Amino acid sequence: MKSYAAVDLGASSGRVMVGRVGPDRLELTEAHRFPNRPVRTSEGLRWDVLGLYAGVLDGLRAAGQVDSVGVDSWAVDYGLLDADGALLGNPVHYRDSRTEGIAEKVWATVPAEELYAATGLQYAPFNTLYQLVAARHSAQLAHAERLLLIPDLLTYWLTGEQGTELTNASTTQLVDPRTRDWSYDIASRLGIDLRLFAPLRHPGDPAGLLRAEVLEETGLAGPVPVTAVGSHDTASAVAAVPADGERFAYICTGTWSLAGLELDAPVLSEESRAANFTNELGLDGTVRYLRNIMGLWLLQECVRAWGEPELGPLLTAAARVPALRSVVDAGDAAFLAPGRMPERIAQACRASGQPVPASPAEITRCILDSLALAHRRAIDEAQRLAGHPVDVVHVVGGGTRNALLCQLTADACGLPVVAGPAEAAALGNVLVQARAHGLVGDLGDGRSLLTRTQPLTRYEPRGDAARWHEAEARLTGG
Ligand code: LFR
Repeated sequence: MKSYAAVDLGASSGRVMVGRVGPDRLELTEAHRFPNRPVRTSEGLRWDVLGLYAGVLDGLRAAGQVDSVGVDSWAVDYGLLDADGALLGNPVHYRDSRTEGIAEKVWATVPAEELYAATGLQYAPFNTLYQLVAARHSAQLAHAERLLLIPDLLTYWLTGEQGTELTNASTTQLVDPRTRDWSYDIASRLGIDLRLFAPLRHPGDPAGLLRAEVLEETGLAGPVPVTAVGSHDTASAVAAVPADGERFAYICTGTWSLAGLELDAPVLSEESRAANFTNELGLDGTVRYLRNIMGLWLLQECVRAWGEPELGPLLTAAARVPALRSVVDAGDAAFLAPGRMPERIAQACRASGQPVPASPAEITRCILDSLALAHRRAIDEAQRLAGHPVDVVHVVGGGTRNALLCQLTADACGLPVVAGPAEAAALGNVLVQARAHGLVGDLGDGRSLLTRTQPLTRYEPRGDAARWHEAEARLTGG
């Protein structure tokens, strides 16, 4: 058996998991979990990246001796380094408001249609491209010699080596999904200097050895290699979808719901752009064709506003609330920023002439119905736009623990849902490391190992398709 440490950083918590891999065996245990608390400073919303790095070191110490380490996190955000390699300021949080109104400026130089045709990336205000244009005149960017995406920044602190891992690079909107290389033309037209980025590296590439100080601090005996993984958490999670064959859709659930398909080639049509589907890069030449849906963020923010009640009783109460009374558009960027979420949801229901949910149980039910509906719309549209039909929906990530959400998703999609694994990103991270060290074969082999070793739950659709259709029409006016 070999042991791999998977550092997996999410928007609300980070964890270091240990994966033990052997012939027909894959076991995952949690070494350490720590909160990720964004901080609102006078400059705006920032990540406490030193706190995260300290959590990673604590986690590696708790993990004990491992054969390799891999790091994944959320996408798009970055740290800037000066000529000495020192970090310039705290990385800006993708929910910060600095990108408001920036897209229109970008589109005046490169029309949105052209940008999509070249990069295949959905419009999201936080794509790195818009963040860089927003920061254009900042002193920090003027002094920056290097830009490292969050997992690459942590890898740099662990090893002293710099690189830009491809799956996460694809979320910058500066990569061409056909060539899987930088989109030089788009960058130059927008005045973005691609020399800021370290050379591209691919999942499975070596990313250096833990530095002597890191070994000392964590008590590990060197040499311990760090391996590039699918450093975008969603790329790692999709790699750990326990699917068989190609006729499947997936939903990576957590703070976000990322719902879509795995394809061999990007879909760059105008219709796809209008439907706001993204073409992010996955392992082994695959494309993650998906839509970002607000996800459990809607519930997390409400729970925060309600003073953190226990989730179990809240979900039980929500299950008793009549279904589909009111739904909101869970794809709406209006829900992106933090704060006052119960009021914002109530307001969206009022504005669309639906009953206004009032109690926490009613609001929770509205959120879960709305997420299931958004899952249905994304999976229906993805199949149509990509010409890629599916027979099953795999739900992975933290949302698999929410049985009501999984059942509603099966009902809404009219397809069976296979739920699990919950720690998909960490498992995908481990599998890429194991594969780089010759323990598992290709993507399909990894997936079949997951099917054999991980507990999965199946939800059959309950036949009330007409009600979901009616609820969808309420949002689309169709
Ligand atoms: C999920 C995720 C999504 C990305 C969002 C912002 O954790 O990585 O894929 O769109 O966070 O980075």
